[in-house]
Parts: sequence; C-alpha cells; structure tokens
Amino acid sequence: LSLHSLIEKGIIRKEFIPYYQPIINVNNNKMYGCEVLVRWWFNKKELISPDDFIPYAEKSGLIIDITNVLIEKTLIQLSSLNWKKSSAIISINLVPEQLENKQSMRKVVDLIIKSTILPKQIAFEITERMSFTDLDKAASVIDYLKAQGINVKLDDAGTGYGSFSYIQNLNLQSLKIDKMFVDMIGTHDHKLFVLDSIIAFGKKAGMEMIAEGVETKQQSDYLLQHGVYLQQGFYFSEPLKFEQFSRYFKEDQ
Ligand code: G
Ligand code: G
Ligand code: G
Ligand code: NA
Ligand code: MN
Repeated sequence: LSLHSLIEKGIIRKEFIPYYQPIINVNNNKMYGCEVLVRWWFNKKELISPDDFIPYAEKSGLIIDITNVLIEKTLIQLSSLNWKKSSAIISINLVPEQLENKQSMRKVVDLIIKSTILPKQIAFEITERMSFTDLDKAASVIDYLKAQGINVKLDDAGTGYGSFSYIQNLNLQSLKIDKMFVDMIGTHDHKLFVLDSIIAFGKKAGMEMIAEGVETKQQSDYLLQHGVYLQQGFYFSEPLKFEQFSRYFKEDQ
C-alpha cells in the first residue's frame, strides 16, 4: 500500500490524534494555552511522528482531512476538561493552502461554534515555511476568522517566505519566534542581533510574541528580559498525550 492510501485509511479510521504542548506565561507561571501537534496512531498500535507523514500530507492536500479529524478530537477532549472556564488558548497548525480555502475554513468554524470551546479560545498557526498562492484570499479569510473571534499567529517566524510582506498584508495577532533563533542564546551570542531584531520588530508591530523551542533556563531568562514572556519548549514540557495533558491542565487551574 502507498503512503497515500495508508493516510486515506487513517483518516477514515480517525487514527490522527492530538498531542498538546503547554505554552507558559513566564510572568505568572500559568498556562497561556497549548499547541496541538498531530500524531498518527497507525493501525491503533504504532505511534508515528509528524515528520514521517506531514510533508507528504501537505504536498498531497491530505493535510486538510487530517486536520479536520484532529480538530474534531481536540474539541471533544478539551471540552471534557471544561476548557471554556479557563482563559487558555488552543493553537492549531494550518498550512497556507487551508487558510486560502474559505469553504473548508467555514466548516472548521462551524465545528468550533458547535463545541463548548469559545472561538476566542482558538488560534490558528500559519507557517511561514510555505508561501501563499493568493495573499488577497488569505487576507480575506483571516478577516473572516477575526470577525468570528479567532486569531491567527505567524508560525516559524523569520525562517521562510517574506515575513515582512505577510505582516504588512495580513491581520496577524502573534509571532511565534522559531527555535532556530532561540538556539543562539548562550551558544552563538554574536548572532543574537537577529533574535533581538525579530523581538524589536514584533514590539513595533504591536504583536504578541511566543518563543518556541525554549530548552534552558538561560534561554527563558534572556527572552523574559527582552519582553518575550510567552514561552514554549522542552524546558517547560514536551508535547503531552491527552491523559498527561489533562493532569497538567487541572493542576494549572
Ligand atoms: O510535533 P513535532 O514537533 O514532532 O512536529 C513536527 C512538525 O510537524 C512541525 O514542523 C510541526 O509544525 C508539524 N505539525 C505537527 N502537527 C501538525 C498539524 O496538525 N498540522 C500541520 N500542518 N503540521 C503539523
Ligand atoms: O481517539 P481514539 O480513541 O481513536 O485514539 C486512539 C487512542 O489511542 C486514544 O485513546 C489515545 O490516547 C490512545 N493512544 C495514543 N497513542 C498511544 C500510545 O502510544 N500508546 C497507547 N497505548 N495508546 C495510545
Ligand atoms: O513547526 P512547529 O513550530 O509547529 O513545530 C513544533 C515542533 O517543535 C514540534 O515537533 C515539537 O515537538 C517541537 N518542539 C517543541 N518544543 C521543543 C523544544 O524545546 N526542543 C525541540 N528540539 N523541539 C521542540
Ligand atoms: Na506550529
Ligand atoms: Mn511552531
């Protein structure tokens, strides 16, 4: 069987499951929210990492159905935690192609509205690693989401296609600072001017900033000193399966 048909089968059998990585507000050590990261529970017996199927899923367009399964499960699982009572954000990855497709985004918005999770508790992360084919279309879908109360974050900021033009043309709420730049703290300090510039840029743009891939106290402290208090990474927690994440969530409340 080809990867294509295996993924199709996985979609029908809903084998794609969410893992959750906490995002911490270092100012008060409370959870700001979480990022949803997909895993493939293949044949219900083997856990497959996204690196082994996301690139193909993105190329083939199968990512759209995978994400729909993922969102459906996420809404069910997090509703069961009475998530609505918290003010935490649920951040979901989308590829540019998905965001350009208003009809498919409408379906996702309908799922959210029907759930007990509030639209303002949902955010979409849109990666800069891939380019939009139609920036105007993307801009109009982002405005539609905004009108519903859903925010959009620029993921992998600084690594890909034209962050400056994205930010000029799209109504984005947050910048997720890529791990690549965080990695320089304490290892390549002479390169920190890049990270510092991204932070200065985000501040000027009035955007919320989230640092990704934070692995050490030194990195966390540096980011906090420079005003980036929303942080995500192994220093705080790995992506957790639902059972573990629900314990984490309850302790945080
Ligand atoms: O979870 P992990 O760090 O192993 O993810 C590896 C890669 O897969 C990352 O680049 C991440 O952005 C991507 N990824 C994880 N979950 C999703 C998803 O639901 N949708 C998309 N498009 N990418 C995802
Ligand atoms: O949503 P669904 O019930 O189809 O998800 C499959 C089940 O398998 C979930 O309950 C999920 O928590 C569980 N699961 C996911 N990954 C693993 C794993 O690595 N090992 C085991 N034993 N169960 C897992
Ligand atoms: O592309 P995106 O930023 O959405 O993907 C996040 C990826 O980074 C996931 O695969 C997640 O498991 C991984 N990740 C999250 N925190 C850390 C970290 O502190 N260190 C490393 N090496 N990877 C991380
Ligand atoms: Na992401
Ligand atoms: Mn990211």
